[in-house]
Amino acid sequence: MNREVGDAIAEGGPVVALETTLVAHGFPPGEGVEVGLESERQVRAAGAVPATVGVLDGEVVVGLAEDELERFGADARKVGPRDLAAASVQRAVGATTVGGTLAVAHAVGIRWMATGGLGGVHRGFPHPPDVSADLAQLARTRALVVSAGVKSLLDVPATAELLESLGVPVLGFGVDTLPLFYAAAGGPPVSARVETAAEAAEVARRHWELGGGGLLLGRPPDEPLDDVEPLIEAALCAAHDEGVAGQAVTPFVLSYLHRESGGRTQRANKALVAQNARLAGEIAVAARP
Ligand code: PSU
Ligand code: MN
Repeated sequence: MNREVGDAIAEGGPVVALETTLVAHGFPPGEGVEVGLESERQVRAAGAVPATVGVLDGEVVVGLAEDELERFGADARKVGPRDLAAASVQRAVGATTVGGTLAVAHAVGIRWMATGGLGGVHRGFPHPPDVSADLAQLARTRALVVSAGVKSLLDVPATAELLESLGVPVLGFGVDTLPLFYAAAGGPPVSARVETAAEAAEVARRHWELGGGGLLLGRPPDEPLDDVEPLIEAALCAAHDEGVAGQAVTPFVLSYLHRESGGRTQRANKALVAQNARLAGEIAVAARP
Protein backbone atom coordinates (compact mmCIF):
# COMPACT_ATOMS: atom_id res chain seq x y z
CA MET A 1 0.00 0.00 0.00
CA ASN A 2 1.39 3.43 -0.74
CA ARG A 3 2.28 5.63 2.20
CA GLU A 4 -0.26 8.38 1.57
CA VAL A 5 -3.14 5.91 1.32
CA GLY A 6 -1.96 3.94 4.35
CA ASP A 7 -1.74 7.08 6.48
CA ALA A 8 -5.16 8.31 5.34
CA ILE A 9 -6.81 4.97 6.17
CA ALA A 10 -5.09 4.86 9.57
CA GLU A 11 -6.35 8.36 10.38
CA GLY A 12 -9.87 7.59 9.21
CA GLY A 13 -9.43 10.10 6.40
CA PRO A 14 -11.36 10.20 3.12
CA VAL A 15 -10.05 7.57 0.65
CA VAL A 16 -11.63 6.57 -2.66
CA ALA A 17 -10.74 3.27 -4.37
CA LEU A 18 -10.44 3.32 -8.17
CA GLU A 19 -10.24 0.31 -10.48
CA THR A 20 -7.84 -0.65 -13.28
CA THR A 21 -9.99 -2.80 -15.58
CA LEU A 22 -11.40 0.32 -17.16
CA VAL A 23 -7.84 1.63 -17.58
CA ALA A 24 -6.62 -1.56 -19.28
CA HIS A 25 -9.73 -2.79 -21.09
CA GLY A 26 -12.27 0.04 -21.19
CA PHE A 27 -10.42 2.39 -23.54
CA PRO A 28 -8.04 2.11 -26.49
CA PRO A 29 -4.37 1.51 -25.59
CA GLY A 30 -2.81 4.58 -24.03
CA GLU A 31 -6.12 6.37 -23.42
CA GLY A 32 -7.03 4.39 -20.33
CA VAL A 33 -4.09 5.67 -18.31
CA GLU A 34 -5.22 9.25 -18.88
CA VAL A 35 -8.73 8.30 -17.70
CA GLY A 36 -7.23 6.76 -14.56
CA LEU A 37 -5.08 9.80 -13.86
CA GLU A 38 -8.00 12.18 -14.40
CA SER A 39 -10.09 10.15 -11.91
CA GLU A 40 -7.30 10.55 -9.37
CA ARG A 41 -7.20 14.32 -9.99
CA GLN A 42 -10.98 14.53 -9.49
CA VAL A 43 -10.81 12.63 -6.21
CA ARG A 44 -8.07 14.99 -5.04
CA ALA A 45 -9.99 18.06 -6.16
CA ALA A 46 -12.78 16.95 -3.83
CA GLY A 47 -10.31 16.78 -0.95
CA ALA A 48 -9.96 12.99 -0.75
CA VAL A 49 -7.08 10.57 -1.39
CA PRO A 50 -7.28 8.32 -4.49
CA ALA A 51 -6.28 4.67 -4.13
CA THR A 52 -6.05 3.06 -7.55
CA VAL A 53 -5.92 -0.72 -7.14
CA GLY A 54 -4.17 -3.37 -9.24
CA VAL A 55 -1.87 -6.40 -9.06
CA LEU A 56 1.80 -5.84 -10.00
CA ASP A 57 4.81 -8.15 -9.62
CA GLY A 58 2.95 -10.40 -7.21
CA GLU A 59 1.73 -7.56 -5.04
CA VAL A 60 -1.81 -6.26 -4.64
CA VAL A 61 -1.08 -2.53 -4.84
CA VAL A 62 -3.42 0.00 -3.22
CA GLY A 63 -2.47 3.42 -4.55
CA LEU A 64 -0.62 2.88 -7.85
CA ALA A 65 2.00 5.46 -8.84
CA GLU A 66 1.80 6.95 -12.34
CA ASP A 67 4.61 4.80 -13.76
CA GLU A 68 2.93 1.73 -12.27
CA LEU A 69 -0.44 2.68 -13.78
CA GLU A 70 1.23 2.85 -17.20
CA ARG A 71 1.82 -0.90 -17.04
CA PHE A 72 -1.93 -1.57 -17.21
CA GLY A 73 -2.25 -2.07 -20.96
CA ALA A 74 -4.51 -4.31 -23.03
CA ASP A 75 -2.39 -7.35 -22.16
CA ALA A 76 -3.18 -7.06 -18.44
CA ARG A 77 -5.17 -9.91 -16.95
CA LYS A 78 -8.76 -8.95 -16.03
CA VAL A 79 -8.99 -9.67 -12.32
CA GLY A 80 -12.30 -10.17 -10.55
CA PRO A 81 -12.66 -11.21 -6.89
CA ARG A 82 -11.86 -14.86 -7.62
CA ASP A 83 -8.73 -14.02 -9.63
CA LEU A 84 -6.79 -11.95 -7.09
CA ALA A 85 -4.89 -14.77 -5.43
CA ALA A 86 -3.77 -16.50 -8.63
CA ALA A 87 -2.79 -13.22 -10.30
CA SER A 88 -0.70 -12.33 -7.28
CA VAL A 89 1.04 -15.71 -6.95
CA GLN A 90 1.70 -15.83 -10.70
CA ARG A 91 3.09 -12.28 -10.72
CA ALA A 92 0.68 -11.18 -13.42
CA VAL A 93 -0.21 -7.61 -14.23
CA GLY A 94 -3.76 -7.80 -12.91
CA ALA A 95 -6.32 -5.12 -13.74
CA THR A 96 -9.02 -5.25 -11.08
CA THR A 97 -12.69 -4.99 -11.99
CA VAL A 98 -15.18 -3.27 -9.70
CA GLY A 99 -15.64 -6.60 -7.91
CA GLY A 100 -11.89 -7.22 -7.64
CA THR A 101 -11.30 -3.67 -6.42
CA LEU A 102 -14.05 -3.99 -3.82
CA ALA A 103 -12.51 -7.20 -2.50
CA VAL A 104 -9.26 -5.29 -1.93
CA ALA A 105 -11.09 -2.27 -0.48
CA HIS A 106 -12.74 -4.62 2.00
CA ALA A 107 -9.39 -6.11 3.00
CA VAL A 108 -7.81 -2.71 3.71
CA GLY A 109 -10.85 -0.81 5.00
CA ILE A 110 -11.74 1.60 2.18
CA ARG A 111 -15.45 2.47 2.08
CA TRP A 112 -15.82 4.53 -1.10
CA MET A 113 -15.24 3.71 -4.73
CA ALA A 114 -15.95 5.13 -8.19
CA THR A 115 -16.24 3.56 -11.64
CA GLY A 116 -17.95 4.22 -14.98
CA GLY A 117 -20.71 1.63 -14.96
CA LEU A 118 -21.23 -1.39 -12.74
CA GLY A 119 -21.18 -4.84 -14.35
CA GLY A 120 -24.37 -6.91 -14.18
CA VAL A 121 -26.58 -9.46 -15.88
CA HIS A 122 -25.77 -9.90 -19.57
CA ARG A 123 -28.65 -9.69 -22.02
CA GLY A 124 -30.71 -12.66 -23.12
CA PHE A 125 -29.51 -14.73 -20.17
CA PRO A 126 -26.87 -16.48 -22.29
CA HIS A 127 -25.76 -20.07 -21.87
CA PRO A 128 -23.60 -20.29 -19.89
CA PRO A 129 -25.23 -17.52 -17.85
CA ASP A 130 -23.07 -14.40 -17.55
CA VAL A 131 -23.58 -12.33 -14.41
CA SER A 132 -20.77 -10.00 -13.32
CA ALA A 133 -19.02 -10.85 -10.06
CA ASP A 134 -19.37 -7.11 -9.35
CA LEU A 135 -22.83 -7.86 -7.94
CA ALA A 136 -21.98 -10.58 -5.42
CA GLN A 137 -18.88 -8.73 -4.28
CA LEU A 138 -20.81 -5.47 -3.84
CA ALA A 139 -23.42 -7.31 -1.77
CA ARG A 140 -20.80 -8.51 0.70
CA THR A 141 -18.57 -5.42 0.88
CA ARG A 142 -19.22 -2.43 3.12
CA ALA A 143 -18.56 0.16 0.45
CA LEU A 144 -20.51 2.63 -1.64
CA VAL A 145 -19.81 2.59 -5.39
CA VAL A 146 -20.56 5.68 -7.47
CA SER A 147 -21.32 4.85 -11.11
CA ALA A 148 -23.46 6.03 -14.02
CA GLY A 149 -25.68 3.09 -13.15
CA VAL A 150 -25.16 -0.28 -14.77
CA LYS A 151 -23.49 -0.54 -18.18
CA SER A 152 -26.38 -0.35 -20.64
CA LEU A 153 -24.99 -3.09 -22.87
CA LEU A 154 -26.34 -5.36 -20.11
CA ASP A 155 -29.88 -6.27 -19.08
CA VAL A 156 -30.30 -3.33 -16.71
CA PRO A 157 -33.77 -4.18 -15.30
CA ALA A 158 -32.63 -7.75 -14.58
CA THR A 159 -29.52 -6.39 -12.89
CA ALA A 160 -31.64 -4.04 -10.76
CA GLU A 161 -33.84 -7.00 -9.72
CA LEU A 162 -30.79 -9.03 -8.77
CA LEU A 163 -29.38 -6.12 -6.73
CA GLU A 164 -32.69 -6.04 -4.86
CA SER A 165 -32.50 -9.79 -4.20
CA LEU A 166 -28.97 -9.30 -2.88
CA GLY A 167 -30.14 -6.52 -0.55
CA VAL A 168 -28.04 -3.83 -2.23
CA PRO A 169 -29.55 -0.33 -1.94
CA VAL A 170 -29.63 1.39 -5.33
CA LEU A 171 -29.58 5.13 -4.76
CA GLY A 172 -30.21 7.82 -7.38
CA PHE A 173 -28.22 11.05 -7.12
CA GLY A 174 -30.95 13.64 -7.68
CA VAL A 175 -32.89 11.17 -9.84
CA ASP A 176 -35.67 8.60 -9.37
CA THR A 177 -34.39 6.09 -11.92
CA LEU A 178 -31.08 4.34 -12.38
CA PRO A 179 -28.95 6.07 -15.05
CA LEU A 180 -28.17 3.97 -18.13
CA PHE A 181 -24.42 4.63 -18.43
CA TYR A 182 -24.42 6.80 -21.61
CA ALA A 183 -28.09 7.74 -21.25
CA ALA A 184 -29.50 9.45 -18.18
CA ALA A 185 -33.18 8.49 -18.41
CA GLY A 186 -35.28 5.39 -18.98
CA GLY A 187 -33.79 3.06 -16.39
CA PRO A 188 -35.55 1.09 -13.64
CA PRO A 189 -36.58 2.92 -10.45
CA VAL A 190 -34.01 3.37 -7.68
CA SER A 191 -34.74 2.20 -4.13
CA ALA A 192 -34.19 5.71 -2.76
CA ARG A 193 -33.23 9.12 -4.10
CA VAL A 194 -30.62 11.28 -2.38
CA GLU A 195 -29.94 14.92 -3.12
CA THR A 196 -26.47 15.56 -1.72
CA ALA A 197 -23.12 13.91 -1.07
CA ALA A 198 -23.75 14.28 2.67
CA GLU A 199 -27.08 12.49 2.41
CA ALA A 200 -25.51 9.64 0.43
CA ALA A 201 -22.79 9.29 3.08
CA GLU A 202 -25.39 9.27 5.85
CA VAL A 203 -27.50 6.59 4.18
CA ALA A 204 -24.38 4.45 3.70
CA ARG A 205 -23.38 4.82 7.34
CA ARG A 206 -26.87 3.94 8.55
CA HIS A 207 -26.99 0.94 6.19
CA TRP A 208 -23.74 -0.35 7.70
CA GLU A 209 -24.94 0.28 11.27
CA LEU A 210 -27.91 -1.89 10.38
CA GLY A 211 -25.62 -4.70 9.28
CA GLY A 212 -25.85 -4.06 5.54
CA GLY A 213 -23.13 -4.47 2.90
CA GLY A 214 -22.54 -2.50 -0.29
CA LEU A 215 -24.55 0.28 -1.89
CA LEU A 216 -24.74 1.55 -5.45
CA LEU A 217 -25.17 5.27 -6.14
CA GLY A 218 -26.22 6.13 -9.69
CA ARG A 219 -25.09 9.52 -10.94
CA PRO A 220 -26.49 10.50 -14.35
CA PRO A 221 -23.84 11.76 -16.80
CA ASP A 222 -23.79 15.55 -17.25
CA GLU A 223 -23.87 15.21 -21.04
CA PRO A 224 -25.84 12.03 -21.76
CA LEU A 225 -26.00 10.27 -25.14
CA ASP A 226 -29.52 9.11 -25.91
CA ASP A 227 -29.02 7.39 -29.27
CA VAL A 228 -26.54 4.61 -28.53
CA GLU A 229 -28.97 1.67 -28.17
CA PRO A 230 -28.97 0.66 -31.89
CA LEU A 231 -25.18 0.61 -31.84
CA ILE A 232 -25.20 -1.51 -28.67
CA GLU A 233 -27.45 -4.03 -30.41
CA ALA A 234 -25.12 -4.12 -33.40
CA ALA A 235 -22.13 -4.56 -31.10
CA LEU A 236 -23.76 -7.47 -29.25
CA CYS A 237 -24.60 -9.14 -32.59
CA ALA A 238 -20.99 -8.73 -33.70
CA ALA A 239 -19.77 -10.21 -30.41
CA HIS A 240 -22.08 -13.18 -30.89
CA ASP A 241 -21.04 -13.70 -34.52
CA GLU A 242 -17.37 -13.56 -33.62
CA GLY A 243 -17.79 -16.00 -30.73
CA VAL A 244 -16.73 -13.47 -28.10
CA ALA A 245 -17.78 -14.69 -24.64
CA GLY A 246 -17.20 -14.33 -20.92
CA GLN A 247 -14.77 -11.70 -19.68
CA ALA A 248 -14.09 -10.52 -23.23
CA VAL A 249 -17.65 -9.35 -23.97
CA THR A 250 -17.61 -6.02 -22.12
CA PRO A 251 -14.23 -4.83 -23.54
CA PHE A 252 -15.26 -5.98 -27.06
CA VAL A 253 -18.56 -4.09 -26.94
CA LEU A 254 -17.02 -0.91 -25.49
CA SER A 255 -14.32 -0.79 -28.15
CA TYR A 256 -16.88 -1.50 -30.90
CA LEU A 257 -18.98 1.43 -29.64
CA HIS A 258 -15.97 3.73 -29.33
CA ARG A 259 -15.00 2.94 -32.93
CA GLU A 260 -18.44 2.96 -34.56
CA SER A 261 -19.65 6.10 -32.78
CA GLY A 262 -16.66 8.03 -34.09
CA GLY A 263 -15.35 8.43 -30.56
CA ARG A 264 -18.55 9.88 -29.07
CA THR A 265 -19.09 7.04 -26.59
CA GLN A 266 -15.43 7.19 -25.64
CA ARG A 267 -15.64 10.90 -24.82
CA ALA A 268 -18.88 10.34 -22.89
CA ASN A 269 -17.39 7.41 -20.99
CA LYS A 270 -14.28 9.42 -20.08
CA ALA A 271 -16.35 12.32 -18.82
CA LEU A 272 -18.70 10.24 -16.72
CA VAL A 273 -15.86 8.31 -15.06
CA ALA A 274 -14.34 11.65 -13.97
CA GLN A 275 -17.70 12.96 -12.71
CA ASN A 276 -18.23 9.81 -10.67
CA ALA A 277 -14.74 10.00 -9.18
CA ARG A 278 -15.38 13.60 -8.16
CA LEU A 279 -18.65 12.71 -6.45
CA ALA A 280 -17.10 9.71 -4.65
CA GLY A 281 -14.43 12.09 -3.31
CA GLU A 282 -17.10 14.51 -2.11
CA ILE A 283 -18.98 11.72 -0.37
CA ALA A 284 -15.81 10.42 1.29
CA VAL A 285 -15.12 13.94 2.58
CA ALA A 286 -18.73 14.44 3.72
CA ALA A 287 -18.60 11.16 5.63
CA ARG A 288 -15.76 12.24 7.93
CA PRO A 289 -16.83 11.90 11.52
N1 PSU B 1 -16.86 1.16 -16.24
C1 PSU B 1 -16.40 1.63 -17.44
N2 PSU B 1 -15.66 0.80 -18.21
C2 PSU B 1 -15.33 -0.47 -17.82
C3 PSU B 1 -15.81 -0.96 -16.56
C4 PSU B 1 -16.57 -0.09 -15.80
O1 PSU B 1 -16.70 2.78 -17.81
O2 PSU B 1 -14.63 -1.18 -18.56
C5 PSU B 1 -15.43 -2.37 -16.11
C6 PSU B 1 -15.45 -2.52 -14.60
O3 PSU B 1 -14.15 -2.93 -14.18
C7 PSU B 1 -16.46 -3.61 -14.32
C8 PSU B 1 -16.32 -4.43 -15.56
O4 PSU B 1 -16.17 -4.33 -13.15
O5 PSU B 1 -16.29 -3.41 -16.58
C9 PSU B 1 -17.45 -5.42 -15.72
O6 PSU B 1 -17.00 -6.49 -16.50
P1 PSU B 1 -17.79 -7.89 -16.49
O7 PSU B 1 -19.12 -7.58 -17.09
O8 PSU B 1 -16.96 -8.81 -17.37
O9 PSU B 1 -17.85 -8.35 -15.07
MN1 MN C 1 -18.96 -11.80 -17.17
